[in-house]
Amino acid sequence: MTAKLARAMTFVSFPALTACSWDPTEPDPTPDNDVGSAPVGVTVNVTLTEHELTLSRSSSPASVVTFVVENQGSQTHELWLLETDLAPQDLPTRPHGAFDTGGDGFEIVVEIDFVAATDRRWFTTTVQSGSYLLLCNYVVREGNELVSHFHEGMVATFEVQ
Ligand SMILES: [Cu+2]
Repeated sequence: MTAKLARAMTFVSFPALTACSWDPTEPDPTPDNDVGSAPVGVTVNVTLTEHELTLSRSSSPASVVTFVVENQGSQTHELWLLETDLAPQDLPTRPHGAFDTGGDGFEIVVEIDFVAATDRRWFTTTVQSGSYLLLCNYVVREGNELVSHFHEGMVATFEVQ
């Protein structure tokens, strides 16, 4: 019982710790995101590993885009899509390097929590011309340290013409 509880608590979903941010347990903030429907439009494959986030293409025309997210790693990951002019290193962060979801300078398009190892999920959205970032904001306790997947490099840029 104790060991099971301790194991369950080794994974910290960082947004739950921020008092003023969007509650990740609520529905996706943009209603036209349709998690679970069939892929349509331009397909962008998003591959998650420890600790990389790679895209099959880094740009698209402004249109309907389906992001197909596949976790090829051994840990749980997340997928956030932000519209922002900020470079990855300029995003607001928390003390141990996680993306600060309560900060300024970005708009959250969608968040998918708990993409387990081997999971493959997708969401479809209509993207407007602009700059986007995709990132994993998972924070995992490893020993005495909190390891931010974003800080470790799980972020990629995406441009919509
Ligand atoms: Cu991750």
